[in-house]
Amino acid sequence: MLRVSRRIFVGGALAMGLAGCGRGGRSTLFGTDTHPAEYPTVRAFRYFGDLVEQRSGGRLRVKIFPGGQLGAERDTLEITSFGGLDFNRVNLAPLNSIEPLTTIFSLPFLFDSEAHLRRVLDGKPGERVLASLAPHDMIGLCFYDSGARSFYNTRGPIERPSDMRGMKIRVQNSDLYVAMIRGLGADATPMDLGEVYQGLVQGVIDGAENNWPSYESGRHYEVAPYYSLTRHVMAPEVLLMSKVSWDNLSAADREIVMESARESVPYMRGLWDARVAAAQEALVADGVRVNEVDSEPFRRRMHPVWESFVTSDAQKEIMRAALAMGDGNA
Ligand code: GTR
Repeated sequence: MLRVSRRIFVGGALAMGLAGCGRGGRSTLFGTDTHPAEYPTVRAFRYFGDLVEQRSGGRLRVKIFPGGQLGAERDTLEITSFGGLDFNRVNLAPLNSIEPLTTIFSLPFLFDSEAHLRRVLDGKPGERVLASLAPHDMIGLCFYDSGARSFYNTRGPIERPSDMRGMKIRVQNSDLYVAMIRGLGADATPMDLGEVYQGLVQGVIDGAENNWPSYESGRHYEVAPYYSLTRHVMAPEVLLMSKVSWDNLSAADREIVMESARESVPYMRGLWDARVAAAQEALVADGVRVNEVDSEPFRRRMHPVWESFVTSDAQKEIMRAALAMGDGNA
């Protein structure tokens, strides 16, 4: 019921936007992001929108609904694919079940470092994964950073996989993440981001996993104060445009949208690095218990996960290309 009424609202808003409201061909394009207005992804999204507006001489405007107002990522993705929303900024995880190539960048321990991740996203493998979304009616405009995800929980520090035995860990809606948690001996609970805080309070889950800024922004640290630096996944964020909306743009306007998205990437990276450092500092000062982790035993347990999720030739090719760009070869 909720999903249907959202569709009607957003679909109605879009129809008004692309019809240009009859004022000199002006169009308002609508976008969504699960994070609050000051989170780096939303600030970069706004920066992108400002560039689009400037370069189109004010003909195209981008209005963003932050804070998950329009629903959880997997729901808004569906709306985006049929044109009910023009833009969407999501993590790659909810796209894993839609397009298997997106699974590669979500694989645990694929990237050696943030520098490795950025080389891959800026290179051919990144291009291929963005392009793989078009058959699903979404145009991949660019990737944004999401740093490294680590585990946090309500019980105590995680030092080795056996510490996670029996823990209920919230994951994003992705089979890969479910398999990863099971591979570590814990129970996986797929859940929307907006439900995690209450889930931790009520004991529906014992922990979750995310980067420093999301751990801070969702206030999860208040109830799950043990943050263990496993750095197991570096799946990036992606900015998408609905193919329906894209097809409605002139070639020149598409160029404006693409260029503006590309230019928002270095801006986002600057914001991201600063935010990771600030979140970590603030949370440690606030009493969060952080521990370093030897990632090797975690990494070893992920081999079967890679094997069962990397199956097609195209996936293997992207995986090999990404690995070849590792820090050892840079
Ligand atoms: C964040 C990401 C969000 C969302 C969230 C989650 O790091 O920026 O898009 O995917 O994680 O865990 O649901």
